[in-house]
Amino acid sequence: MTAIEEETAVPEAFPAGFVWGTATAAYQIEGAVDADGRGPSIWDTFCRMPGAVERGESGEFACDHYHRWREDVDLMADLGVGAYRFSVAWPRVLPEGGGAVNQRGLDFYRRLVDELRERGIEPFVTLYHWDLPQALEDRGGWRVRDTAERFADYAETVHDAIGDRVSRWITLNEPYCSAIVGYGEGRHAPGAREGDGALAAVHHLLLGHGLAVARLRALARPDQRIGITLNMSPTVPASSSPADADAARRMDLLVNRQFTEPLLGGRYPADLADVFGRISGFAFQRDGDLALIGAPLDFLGVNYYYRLHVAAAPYDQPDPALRSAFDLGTRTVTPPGARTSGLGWVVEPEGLHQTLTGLVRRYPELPPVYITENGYGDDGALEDTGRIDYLRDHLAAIRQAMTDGVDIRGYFCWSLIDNFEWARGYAARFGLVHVDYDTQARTPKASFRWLREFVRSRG
Ligand code: IFM
Repeated sequence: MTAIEEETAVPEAFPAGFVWGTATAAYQIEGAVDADGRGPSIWDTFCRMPGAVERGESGEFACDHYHRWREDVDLMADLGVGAYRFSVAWPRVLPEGGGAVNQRGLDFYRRLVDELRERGIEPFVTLYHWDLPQALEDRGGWRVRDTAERFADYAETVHDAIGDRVSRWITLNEPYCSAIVGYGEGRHAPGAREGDGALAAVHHLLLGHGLAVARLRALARPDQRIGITLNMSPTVPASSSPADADAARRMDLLVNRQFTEPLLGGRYPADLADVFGRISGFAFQRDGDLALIGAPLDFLGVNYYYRLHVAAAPYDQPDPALRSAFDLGTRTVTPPGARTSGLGWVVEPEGLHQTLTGLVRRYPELPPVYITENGYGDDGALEDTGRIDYLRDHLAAIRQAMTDGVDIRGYFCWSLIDNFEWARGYAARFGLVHVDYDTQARTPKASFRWLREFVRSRG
């Protein structure tokens, strides 16, 4: 028994019907970027920019899931999970972003979905996990309204192809990362550092979600459920000073409330203009947009990894070329003595409980929640006790939130297999299964066996 096991309550059994799954995303696992008519995405382009990704790595080969997907479905079956969350690559389906449909791209996902269903594994399909077709970026990307319209068309195309066999749909994964990290901080594709551009991207991503929801609702089968996935990180002031409290409020606005308020409350937060007003005139918003964005969801997907401890701080990036457009006068800190993951991320399962119970307090009409991602990053050890401790403690926090009244329907561990961790490349590993990138051999880690036993005995 590890020290943490002694300290932490083992989670109670979960109710019957609770969904257990694992999650992945297209660009992180598929590889095969030129196969069967796939077009380029912004991540193919970004990975070629010098210094953008550690060691110059890219998703070109990744886990070669495009060819090895049957083996990966076997792993899920062996794990004993009843659901799999994956994303469809927009550039496989519409290589130019719109216009001609690439049937071979759609066929890949149809085969995958059929195999999953055959094995009793429910597909949860994410339509957008960051891989915008480059052709759309060339026309302005998420800065422009047209991309939201193209997203709704794409959603309908995918639905036409597999809507008869998929009932769980997630429009977007983590629009914060697409918009703020991609267009404001430049750490993700397309690598832009713009103020207006990033805030316009927030709005157009949310609008794309709203338009796609309306489109899918018009087509949906009665058992179809549609949601969106947000990354949520509660913010904690680094000290008791009023300045740190206000810094934590600004960070909460940027990361969390900027998304939850329009989606769940039908409005942007009142303090948005105060904090961002100097950056943007918000001219991109039109009448009727918020009604679309705030239309009822069937579920909310929550991705949780860590809390943010925030201090007020002068901006400290000396190189003007590397400055983010978002100088909120904040700095995130690691509290002294904090438990951290193999990647140095603060591990605080209570932050997940805080997120879930806080959502219900703020939005009494909150739809059912799925934890669509939660996981532990390290350097890939097979005896990954840190990951086991992390999963057990976060499952305990979820179980407690359920006891405290939050309607949580399922848990998806990030990730089934080690994969391309965006700007960190392949060094950061989140898989329950180790991938040897030279041979593509898959080797289940200790956490895989632990989760299998947990799902079997308490799931
Ligand atoms: O790998 C990512 C994933 O694509 C989105 N959520 C966080 C994960 C770990 O960083």
